[in-house]
Amino acid sequence: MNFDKTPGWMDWFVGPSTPRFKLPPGSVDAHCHVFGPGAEFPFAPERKYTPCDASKAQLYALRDHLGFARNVVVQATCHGADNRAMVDALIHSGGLARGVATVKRGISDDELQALHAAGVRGVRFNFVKRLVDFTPKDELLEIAGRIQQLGWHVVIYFEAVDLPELWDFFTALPTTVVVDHMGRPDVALPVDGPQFALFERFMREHPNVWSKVSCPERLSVTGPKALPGETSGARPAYRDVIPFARRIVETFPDRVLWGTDWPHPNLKDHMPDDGLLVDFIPRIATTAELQRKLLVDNPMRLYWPEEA
Ligand code: 0GY
Repeated sequence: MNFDKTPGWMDWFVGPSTPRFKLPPGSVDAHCHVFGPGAEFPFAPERKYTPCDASKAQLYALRDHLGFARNVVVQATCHGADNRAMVDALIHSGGLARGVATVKRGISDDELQALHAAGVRGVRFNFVKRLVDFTPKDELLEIAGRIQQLGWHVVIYFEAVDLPELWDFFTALPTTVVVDHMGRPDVALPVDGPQFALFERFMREHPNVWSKVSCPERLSVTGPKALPGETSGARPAYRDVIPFARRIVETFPDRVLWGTDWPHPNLKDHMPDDGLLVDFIPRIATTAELQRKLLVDNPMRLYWPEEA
């Protein structure tokens, strides 16, 4: 089966650099995806983009290159609620990957059990309008109630401007709730301004809410390059995201996760060097203790509690 990539689609970065930052032993890349391969695992008819292929073998080679020990593979919207590519990645990981699925109301208990056996530990609810069609809130709440019984959590993806409208729904969720990419703040706004204050309040008032402090490449306006006067040797990429991510890491050190977001869906300006992304970590988690919580203790507690 042939799939034509969305025009202008950028392939993932081949030959990522070796990070200078040495990840703590047992680090988890807690947000990454697989795409197809489309010939084996067809992309969903309702998808909003057609990506390049990005296989489990390529994902696990990146894991080893960067120095991660484990992955959390998150169902990407281009596969809709057909979790086969993600599940295939989990079952070929030797127990070193867990997953987050997309499910619909009609899923049976047996199907949920099969996902659990493969290593799925959460479902993703996506509110980013360019990525998905609307799903009624009562359907999502019903799903949340069912997966709660399996001990799973809910991952939510939304943009900061939509948080006020979604607040009541999010705060009614009965499980642990993990926010993708800090709720996509506008990093051109002040870190102490009302938009990010609302996100901090969301986390502060709701101890079941966690955040991925991932995707500086997606949020940054200043981008990956050094400024005039800065030496590129210091790898000072995505500097405008640092105050936001650092604030969340330091305020909620036991409820943060980090992931590469490989193979980086929907980037328009540049495709990040994953080695450079890893070197972003010590700029937002500045002590060995914060790094260990972010990369090892927290993801292990959420995804491998039997080993944590
Ligand atoms: C991400 C971000 C994006 C895409 C998806 O599932 C997806 O298609 O998550 C995005 O376009 O912002 O976290 O991978």
